[in-house]
Amino acid sequence: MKLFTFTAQTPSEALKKAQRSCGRDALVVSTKQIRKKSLTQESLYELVVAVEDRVVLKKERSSPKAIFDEEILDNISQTASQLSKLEKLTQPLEATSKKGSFEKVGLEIKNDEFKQIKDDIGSLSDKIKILQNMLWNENESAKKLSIPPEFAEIYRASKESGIETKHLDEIMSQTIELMPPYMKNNSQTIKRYFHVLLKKMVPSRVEKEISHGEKKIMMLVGPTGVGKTTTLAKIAARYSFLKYKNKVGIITLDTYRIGALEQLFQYAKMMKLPIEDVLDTIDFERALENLRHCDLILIDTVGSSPYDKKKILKIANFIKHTDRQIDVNLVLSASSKIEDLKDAYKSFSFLDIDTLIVTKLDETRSFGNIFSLIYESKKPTSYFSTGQEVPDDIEVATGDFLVKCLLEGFASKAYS
Ligand SMILES: Nc1nc2c(ncn2[C@@H]2O[C@H](COP(=O)(O)OP(=O)(O)O)[C@@H](O)[C@H]2O)c(=O)[nH]1
Ligand SMILES: [Mg+2]
Repeated sequence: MKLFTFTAQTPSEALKKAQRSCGRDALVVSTKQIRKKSLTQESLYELVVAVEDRVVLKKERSSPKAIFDEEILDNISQTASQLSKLEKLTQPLEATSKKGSFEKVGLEIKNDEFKQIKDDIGSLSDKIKILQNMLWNENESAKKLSIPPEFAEIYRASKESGIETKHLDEIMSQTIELMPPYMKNNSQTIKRYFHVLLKKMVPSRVEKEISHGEKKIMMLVGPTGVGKTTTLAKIAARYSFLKYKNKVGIITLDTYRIGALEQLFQYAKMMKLPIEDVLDTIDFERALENLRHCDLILIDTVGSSPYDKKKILKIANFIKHTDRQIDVNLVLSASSKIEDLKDAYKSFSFLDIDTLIVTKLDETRSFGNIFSLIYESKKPTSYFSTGQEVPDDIEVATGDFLVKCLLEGFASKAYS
């Protein structure tokens, strides 16, 4: 048996010190005040504990990590049992406190000091409750597959991006379940793994040069003001001179608004591209015929509210009328709410959408809405429009770009 002495300003402080240093089997031998409180000095208490030799030896032999773990557990269980002993002791103390001393337990403590001990015990017991809750919560979260601390950072970033909770929880539980265990305790590895997983969840369509003899017709549809005409001009520039040397022609079905017509004619003139305006399906066939020498024909359409079925039907009528293959691209703005994006997608999906073009990435900080729409619709994205400048502000859509925007923000120049 070995005796250890600990001193502190209060008995409970001394007890805490003893608990930190000695194990489960340590017993409190005595507690006494060795210095009274004065104007210049705090009071001092001495606590003597006894520890069996084999316990000391066992602790000395353990590895530093083992001692650390054991100490945490010892602290909780031992403190709890010490406290209950002390609490039992305080009852006779309270009963006898009127006498002014506590000979029964060998403590020379006055009434006001006794109150201090009681307060200290109270706060210590609160701390134990917190520790117990923490342990309990950890066990619970493991059972329910909730978020381990290492995943918290990535979870918070994704949540802030506005991804729908059900999607985020799905992705999280998959990551937690599928990720190799050795990778799970490093938040950087988790971030990389999560990034790869997110990328796989948002399909994209790679832009390709149109080979000789191949003909492609792309139609841009979508709500009013999302950037259909501007994006069409950017794509026309990419294919006709910026990226490729394809022959490009333009057709516009948006002939109602003078301004809209002028806008596109102006772009066509600047890029020296042929342009046809079309009023009805007969006109449409004639325009397609006139542009038969083009590798790529880009068709601009009138913007339509998702709730204006008539306008969408009219566009459908043009598509149905020709037996040429038309690639339908739904243009949506990243600055729209998820509910509006879903409504627009639902209304236009009637046109058999091939790809999504997302505009106005520069106007938002949260990309989770776009992520959720792409994930749910399973439609690949083809372009991201990142500003008003024609022809520069456009990016070929990739999952990598979107996920970087999502987790780091657009300002981080995701397109590096
Ligand atoms: N900030 C920003 N504005 C854009 C973007 N794309 C288009 N716009 C602007 O949105 C407005 C409507 O564009 P427009 O192409 O006429 O839309 P449309 O009605 O769908 O054809 C114009 O002022 C464009 O300059 C973009 O990616 N970012
Ligand atoms: Mg337009």
